[in-house]
Amino acid sequence: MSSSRRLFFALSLPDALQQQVIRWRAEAFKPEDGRPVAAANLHLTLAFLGEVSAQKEQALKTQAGRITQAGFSLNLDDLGHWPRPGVVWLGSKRPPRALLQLAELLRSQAARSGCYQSPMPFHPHITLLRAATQPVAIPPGTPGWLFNASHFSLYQSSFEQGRTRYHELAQWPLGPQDKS
Ligand code: 3AM
Repeated sequence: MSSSRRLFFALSLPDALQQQVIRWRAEAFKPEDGRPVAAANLHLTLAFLGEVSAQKEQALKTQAGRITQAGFSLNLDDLGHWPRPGVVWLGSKRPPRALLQLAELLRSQAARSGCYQSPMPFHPHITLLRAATQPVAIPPGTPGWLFNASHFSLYQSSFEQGRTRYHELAQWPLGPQDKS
């Protein structure tokens, strides 16, 4: 049987942080600014894999399981708007090196497995609004949340009953944070 699934590696936001972000978002943006991403779907994509066969999925999981990488804290202190893809995002002015290394590793493993990787530089972000193609008044700052990443996950993206849903398929722990 050959089946393929649309997959990506990501960091998921803890439930409490998801709730804080959506409460703040409701105050910070207008309904016409864009379509809010559901709380449960808030994530930071590390590597987009596209449609992946079951065999390739297994190989990618095995490689992901070999990653030994320290956890890190991410200061969510940046906001921006990309009008062309219509994305309003939450990010970090100084992403930690461990985050960039993790994404780079997953992306190079994905590329070696034949998953096309965009040549665009990696800009870690959490999509807050989609379909934001008109000018948006970006608030001057964020509440400055600190997000402790202690694991990363493999997600399946599917479109069910008119909605995008993400299902976590597997997760792997990150090591103790490097405080140096
Ligand atoms: O994390 P964000 O919301 O920026 O836009 C999709 C989403 O990104 C992105 O993968 C994430 C999980 O769906 N995505 C979808 N198709 C893509 C593609 N062809 C893609 N990223 C790169 N290339």
